[in-house]
Amino acid sequence: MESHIEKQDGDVLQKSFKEMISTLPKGNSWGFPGDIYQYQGFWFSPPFLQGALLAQQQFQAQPTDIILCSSPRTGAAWLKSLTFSTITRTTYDDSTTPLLSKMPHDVVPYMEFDHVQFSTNRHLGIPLLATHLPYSFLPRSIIDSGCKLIYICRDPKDTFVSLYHIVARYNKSQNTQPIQLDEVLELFQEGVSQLGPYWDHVLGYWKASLERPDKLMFLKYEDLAEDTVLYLKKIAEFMGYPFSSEEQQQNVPENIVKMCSFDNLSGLEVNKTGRHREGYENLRIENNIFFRKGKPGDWKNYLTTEMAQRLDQRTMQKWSSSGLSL
Ligand code: PAP
Repeated sequence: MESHIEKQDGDVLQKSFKEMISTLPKGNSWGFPGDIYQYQGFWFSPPFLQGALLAQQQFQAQPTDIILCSSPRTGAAWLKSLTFSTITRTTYDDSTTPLLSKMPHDVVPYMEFDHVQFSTNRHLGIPLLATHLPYSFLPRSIIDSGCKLIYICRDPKDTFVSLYHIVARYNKSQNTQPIQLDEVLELFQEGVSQLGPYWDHVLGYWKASLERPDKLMFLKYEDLAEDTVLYLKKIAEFMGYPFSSEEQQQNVPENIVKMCSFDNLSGLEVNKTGRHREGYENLRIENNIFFRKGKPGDWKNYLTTEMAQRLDQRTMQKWSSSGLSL
C-alpha cells in the first residue's frame, strides 16, 4: 500500500508539475478536454508530458532491450505484433499467442505511459517496449545502454487522416464537440498535434538512424505494407532473432505476417470488443478504435487535392535537405 510519505511526495510532484506546465505555451487539443502544451519543441497533453518526464527520470534501459518508437498513428500496433510474434515464436504458436487475448498495446506497453506510470505488464523476459517520445526526449539510459531502437514512420497525409479519425471517434465516445477536418489539418500543418510537429518527430529518428544504423532501424509503413515478409526478415535480423533457413522453408515468417495482418488482428474478438487500459477510468478506450483500415493511401478518400498538395509541400520543406523521402 502507498505510504503517507510516498503520497506526500506524489502530491508535491503533482503540484510542481502543474506549476511547470502553467508556464508553457498552450495549444488547441483537437477537442480533447484541456489544452496541449509545448515543451522543448513538441506538443504534449499533460498526462503524456508527465509520463515523459517520469520516464526520463526513472526508466532504466537494458542493453538487450528493443524499443519500438513511433509518432501516433504510424503503425505501432502492427510493429508490436510482428516483433512480439517473432521474438516469442518458439514459445507460442498461432493458437497460444497472447495476441489472441490481448491487443498489441497491452502486449507491448508504452514506456512513458503504461510502464513507468503504472508499472504494469512488462512481459518479463521479453525485451520489447514501445514509446511515442521524440528522439530528443528519450531517457539517457536508452542511448547509453546501446539497446536497439526501431522507428516506424508513415506518409504524413495518412498519419493525419488516421489521427483525425481516432480523435473524432474518441471525442464522439466522450460526447465532446465534433472536430472539423479542415480545422485540425491546419493545426497539424502548424505542428500542433499530440507529439507534433510530426515532421520533426520523424526527422529526429531519421538523423539518428543515419548516425547509428546498427542501433536504430528506420522503417516506413508503406514499405512494410508493400512487402511485409521481406521487411519482417530484416526486422528479425536487426533484433538479433533471424529466421533460420529451416524456418524459412517452413514459412514461419509468412505465418507471422498472416497472424499479424490487419484483417486477422482486427477480426479477433479481443480487438472487436475488448478495452485498452481497462483498469483506468479516464484512459479506458475501446480496442476497435485502434484498427481502422490499415491501408496506405487512404488519405485520397478524405483530403482534397489542394489539402494533399499543402501537406506535400510542408513535407518537402521539412525533409528535402535530410535525404528522407517516402
Ligand atoms: P497508435 O499510435 O494509436 O497506437 P498505431 O498503431 O501506431 O496507432 O497506428 C494505427 C494505424 O495502424 C491505423 O491506421 P488507419 O487509421 O490508417 O487504418 C490502424 O488501422 C493501422 N493498423 C493497426 N493494425 C494494423 C495491422 N495489423 N496492419 C496494418 N495496419 C494496422
